[in-house]
Amino acid sequence: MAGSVSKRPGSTGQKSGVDWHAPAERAFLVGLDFLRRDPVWTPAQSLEELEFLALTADVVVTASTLLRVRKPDPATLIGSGQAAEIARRVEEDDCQTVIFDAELLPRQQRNLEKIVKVKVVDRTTLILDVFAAHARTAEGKLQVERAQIDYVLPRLSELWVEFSRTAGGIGTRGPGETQIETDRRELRERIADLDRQIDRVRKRRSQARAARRKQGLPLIGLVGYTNAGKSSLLNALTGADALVQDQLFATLDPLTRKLELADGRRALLTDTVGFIQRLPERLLAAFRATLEEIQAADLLLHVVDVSLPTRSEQIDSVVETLELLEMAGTPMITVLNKIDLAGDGDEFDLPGAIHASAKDGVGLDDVRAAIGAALQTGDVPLGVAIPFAEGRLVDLFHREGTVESTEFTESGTILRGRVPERFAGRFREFELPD
Ligand SMILES: Nc1nc2c(ncn2[C@@H]2O[C@H](COP(=O)(O)OP(=O)(O)OP(=O)(O)O)[C@@H](O)[C@H]2O)c(=O)[nH]1
Ligand SMILES: [Mg+2]
Repeated sequence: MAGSVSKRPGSTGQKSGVDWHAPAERAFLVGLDFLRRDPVWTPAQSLEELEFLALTADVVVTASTLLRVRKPDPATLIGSGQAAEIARRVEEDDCQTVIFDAELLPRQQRNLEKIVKVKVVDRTTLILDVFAAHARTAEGKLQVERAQIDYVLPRLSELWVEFSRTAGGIGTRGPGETQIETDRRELRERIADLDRQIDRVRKRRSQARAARRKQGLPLIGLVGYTNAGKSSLLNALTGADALVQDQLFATLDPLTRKLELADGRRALLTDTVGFIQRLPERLLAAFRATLEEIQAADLLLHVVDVSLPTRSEQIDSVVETLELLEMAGTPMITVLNKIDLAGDGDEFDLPGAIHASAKDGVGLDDVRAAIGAALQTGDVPLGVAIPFAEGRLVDLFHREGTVESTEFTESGTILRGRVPERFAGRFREFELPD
């Protein structure tokens, strides 16, 4: 992808024709302080996270700077004076890339490249690069490619507008313009093709979800900031062997495992892609097929890395993302993970939250108990005799409730179990006497 950070050989898994001794890419990082009052993340915290993203992308960070931007410059964002200073640092440190902790307009990116004389990459591109390097399954790769094209296409359009302006009117159609038009057409065709494939994935996933629903097991979604320990918790609770790494976005594809609760009940626990502050909305959209796995969840487990100074900021960013995904209404249990790392005098608490360490297996029983209790609240016991003509109600019981016994009689189906209270009214006329 144009303008992206190239990985160190091996990190993408592509082995053909790779120079294994090629030095890692050296980058200079630029943090930005737009002088906003009370930003959720301070510019310095955000810059530190950018550095972690760069590390995850196998980039060597030579140095970084935090610039104050009183009024964003439409041409260069930071102004040509500050850009010239970066050019000097880039030359001094022998960098091949400058990474900005912001999303740059295409024009700004090109103007900056002219001044600093090396490649300029923005935050979204860096995140996309990490995603691309970590996508392992066909589905993950589809979604990442879709997001990459989504990012590139408007940039090409902008190039085209600029080109037609400088090239003048009729009769000046140059090969450049034709090429851009061809590129755009091909990208649009590719998008249509990707969307068709992603749609197939979504249908398959939704059928699998419907089949799981029929088992009557509640669905629990793991959510949280990237690197908080979601996959570790899935492994600790279910004995799964999901990939765990001290990296951002190690998980891209959803993984569902059965979870045994203390009272013998079972549930399904799903691990998915993590969140990050200022995650571009179209990136979220590209991961719709994946996120749909947890959008229908009955309960969310919000995993927080409590050892970080930015834990509160991370919690806020996760809640914001859940709102974007229209999941803010789903009941949620917060797990303050990695308590083994939290130092003395570093207490952090939230009402109702559970302290745990997925690594040491601490607090897992508390998590199981809290899940059991949360799944029970709102469920009422119910016994019904449903006539065959009302088959939809049998489906509803299976879909929304927990079926404990089924009996087929001549006049209909007798179901016993529990359903969420909001559905109980629908069964009233067929309710069995206690
Ligand atoms: N000390 C400590 N480390 C933990 C704990 N839980 C997870 N980790 C470490 O934190 C890092 C991230 O863990 P993951 O389980 O991959 O986190 P994740 O939330 O799935 O991350 P992404 O999939 O990348 O978004 C790994 O290095 C884990 O070993 C814990 O309770 N204590
Ligand atoms: Mg993970």
